[in-house]
Amino acid sequence: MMAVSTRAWIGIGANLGDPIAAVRAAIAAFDDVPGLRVAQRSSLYRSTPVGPGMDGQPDYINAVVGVDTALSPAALLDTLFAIELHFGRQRSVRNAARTLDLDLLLYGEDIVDQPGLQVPHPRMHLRAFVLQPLAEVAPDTLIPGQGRADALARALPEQGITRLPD
Ligand code: PH2
Ligand code: MG
Ligand code: MG
Repeated sequence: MMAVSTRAWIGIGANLGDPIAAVRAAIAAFDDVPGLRVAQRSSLYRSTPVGPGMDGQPDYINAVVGVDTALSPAALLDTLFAIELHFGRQRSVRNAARTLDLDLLLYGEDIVDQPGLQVPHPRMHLRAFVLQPLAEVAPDTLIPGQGRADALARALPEQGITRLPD
């Protein structure tokens, strides 16, 4: 039993190697972390790369996972970086293709603004590859300062995302 637990949301993305396997294995890896339990997980989605510097990159596989955690936001972020490294993540330029990207999206309804750690994730409300999976499994999730996941997802322009069959 965890004494104090917060529902946090993690965005998962991969577009190198075997991205479907990487996303599935990352979700399994979360359950092995002390102080963290996977409570909700979305389907997997295939999505067109969004953002600057992405020309010619392969499609992404994306998903979101809701975890109940006793870890602080900073400790959770450290854990995510460690899992990325374990999956062979190499950091070169911003938005480079990657074997695994784990982003801390939400930590309850907390707002965190520290160097290297902003929660809610500052671009999540603009990204179909985050909002669509989030709206699938937790449509009433509140993104502080932005609104509900389902309403935000509906308001987005088409971004080239499709849900994969289970
Ligand atoms: N991640 C980014 C930038 N662009 N596009 C898609 N479709 N999926 C991603 O996970 C993604 C992206 C930065 O981390
Ligand atoms: Mg990211
Ligand atoms: Mg990241």
